[in-house]
Amino acid sequence: MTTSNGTGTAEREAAKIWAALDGFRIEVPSWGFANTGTRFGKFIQGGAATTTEEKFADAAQVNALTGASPTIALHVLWDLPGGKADVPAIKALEKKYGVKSGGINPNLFQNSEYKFGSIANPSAEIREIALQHVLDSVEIGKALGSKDVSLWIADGSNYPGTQSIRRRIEWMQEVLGKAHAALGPDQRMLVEYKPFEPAFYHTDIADWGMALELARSAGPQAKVLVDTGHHYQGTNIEQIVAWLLQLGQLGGFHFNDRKYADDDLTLGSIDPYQLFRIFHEIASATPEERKDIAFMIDQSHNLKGKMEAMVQSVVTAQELYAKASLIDQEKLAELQDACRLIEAEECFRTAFWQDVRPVVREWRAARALPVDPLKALADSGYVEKVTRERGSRNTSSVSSYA
Ligand code: LRH
Ligand code: MN
Ligand code: MN
Repeated sequence: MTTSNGTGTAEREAAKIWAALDGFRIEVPSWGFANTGTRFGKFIQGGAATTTEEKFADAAQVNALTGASPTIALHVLWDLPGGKADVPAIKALEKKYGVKSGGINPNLFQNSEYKFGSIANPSAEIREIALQHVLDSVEIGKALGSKDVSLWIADGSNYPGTQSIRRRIEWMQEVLGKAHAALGPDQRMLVEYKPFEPAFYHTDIADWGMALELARSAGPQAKVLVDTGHHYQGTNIEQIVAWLLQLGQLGGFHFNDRKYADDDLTLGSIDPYQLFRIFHEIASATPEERKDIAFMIDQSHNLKGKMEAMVQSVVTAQELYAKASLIDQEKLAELQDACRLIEAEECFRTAFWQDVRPVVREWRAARALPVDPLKALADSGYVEKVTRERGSRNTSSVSSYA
């Protein structure tokens, strides 16, 4: 890479980028390959995955193209509808496709019994069903050797006065405490938050403060999961990330982008600077602080091709992570301490504006990866092939294990 700063600097920067890329992994979601859409409709794609095997095949393809996504997040009801009984089949898929199971996502929002909530439901019987599902998910995670059980609780209410917000806190604490007690020594429980949708008056875990408090009350292996799409407009997400790092409570991310609400757009498509700012907080943390942070993608591609969108997302994440690695942390700290505002800001944003793509291409070539993953995907004919093979089954969004 040639820069106006001279060759020495360019080499140092290239070395930083290579080191960042060598250490960067981002998990892909099984549901990002399936025919998901918006609540108003789905535009069925002939090549979308309908079986768990097809999701593994797609994830393996993304990993082969990018070298950065060796794990796939699984949603229990969608990918293991038989629960623990499906574990041997999943292990066989891991072996066949060279992709490991990542985060295990219990599904506490789909079944009709959860109409008034799952772990915060006023009915002790329903809370017990929800707890059992989380415990089953913990066992699935243990059997697959996967680290994280990711909990997104869709519970809430639509009208003021219709539910006791406080009693529901107690119920959630009770269930999460029991679930935490079942975790193996290497497992974690990640608590995700979201301000609204599907509940439109109050959501039981609406923000990072509530998620943090519930994680803390559950136990030391519970951490907070930050889904970038789950914030109000204008929220300073990198500040939340900084706080969670400071407190040792950042478990991981669900990355996606948004313009209005939980839009689930491909990451970096609307505001790449935001993701850069988040990655800066990670880059400025100590290796110990950042070693267990799970980077996951959580997106739904209704219009873009599933495979193309996923490859584009991983590539964008790699590029933005590489950019953040270029910030001279020592120099920035000095400038911050001296309140040299313009210089500090320029030190920060110069890294953002650097075109890292030539070095990223060199890194890909050196790691025997395609230099242009999106083009390689197009040239491979993979999408056309799976469209031919899967097309006839893709008449509905049913996603089942086969
Ligand atoms: C909820 C959410 C959560 C679910 C996923 C499908 O909006 O972000 O993480 O598990 O979408
Ligand atoms: Mn999410
Ligand atoms: Mn979401």
